[in-house]
Amino acid sequence: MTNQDLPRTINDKPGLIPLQVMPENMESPISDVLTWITPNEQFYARNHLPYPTIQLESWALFLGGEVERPLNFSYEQIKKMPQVDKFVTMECSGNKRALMEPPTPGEQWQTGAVGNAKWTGVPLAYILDQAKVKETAVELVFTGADSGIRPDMDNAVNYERSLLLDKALMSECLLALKMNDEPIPHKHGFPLRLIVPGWYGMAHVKWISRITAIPIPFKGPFQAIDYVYITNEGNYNNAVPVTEMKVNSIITWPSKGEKVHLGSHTVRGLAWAGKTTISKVEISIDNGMTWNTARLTSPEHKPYTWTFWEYQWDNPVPGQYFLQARAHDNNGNVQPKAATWNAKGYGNNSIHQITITVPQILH
Ligand SMILES: Nc1nc2c(c(=O)[nH]1)N[C@H]1C(S)=C(S)[C@@H](COP(=O)(O)O)O[C@H]1N2
Ligand SMILES: [Mo]
Repeated sequence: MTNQDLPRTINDKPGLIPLQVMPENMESPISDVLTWITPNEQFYARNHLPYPTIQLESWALFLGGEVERPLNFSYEQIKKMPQVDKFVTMECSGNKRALMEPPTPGEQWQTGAVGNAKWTGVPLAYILDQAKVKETAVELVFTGADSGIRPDMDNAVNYERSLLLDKALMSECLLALKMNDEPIPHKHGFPLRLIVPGWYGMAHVKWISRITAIPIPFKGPFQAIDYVYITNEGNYNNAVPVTEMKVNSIITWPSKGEKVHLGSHTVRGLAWAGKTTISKVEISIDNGMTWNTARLTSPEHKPYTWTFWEYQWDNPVPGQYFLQARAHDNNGNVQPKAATWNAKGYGNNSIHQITITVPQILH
């Protein structure tokens, strides 16, 4: 029996785990998400600013800047454009920050700032073709409708991110209208959200209202202050932008600190690798001395999406165990023992380790 087959009713679908109320940040109850597609109600929510109010009657997507033909599209117009489906696992670059050593400031995400969804929408390239981006453009800036004050700035800002005008990247990107066959829920970016398959979550701008082609690199705060790998807080000289997701995995059962009875157990988890697929997941029950290959149990192994894995663990003797999971991807990458520490705590893809005990039978 795989974890997708476990009996499940609507009533035992646990809710999100709140980290911060305003702006709202909530983690997915990842150990209890038993389906390959994360239900919308269990998909993590990551916000930097208060939720925007969207009035569909007055809403439009504006395309401007270095383009031959500046354009406005209504929701109805966009809905009539050609659409495609993409299955994409999205992980916040701050996922597993709470496990970073030494600790770093920011939302203390455990392992649940990740989810897998089916996104349906218009290829970004299709819309760009209509506006005809000029040769002078180097980047596209995507503006979200959410605005507010950042602690480090005086004036209100919108959430904005840019992408290089790279043909290959543009061909993958989607302006999504639907999430798991429903109009995108408000909290996840209704009416329109950018999907950048294989990139960490910050690139997937929600509530898009404007796309601007610009002739110089974009330096907005969510681009140049946040979402850069730096080794010393305040020193941006060698800042490296956070972009593609790294190979990563988590153990979803047992959970840390759990007491596990004698007998046979199925250790379970998830693994993902951005634009490529997982080739192998290995489990160690002896603190990394020996490794055993887990079974990849998801029905499909598509690029950009995660896979479930499980490992049969028979008859452990009583004691304390350090369980570890280590994923390999099809580009030859493997999770490191400890990810490169960085001051803002991004991209923690260290091998996931939990400590559990198998107690003596009590008499
Ligand atoms: N407009 C807007 N888009 C945004 C954000 C935001 O705060 N505002 N947060 C980003 C980050 S950091 C992540 S991880 C994902 C989270 O998407 P979700 O809330 O749908 O899970 O959205 C990204 N897009
Ligand atoms: Mo994020």
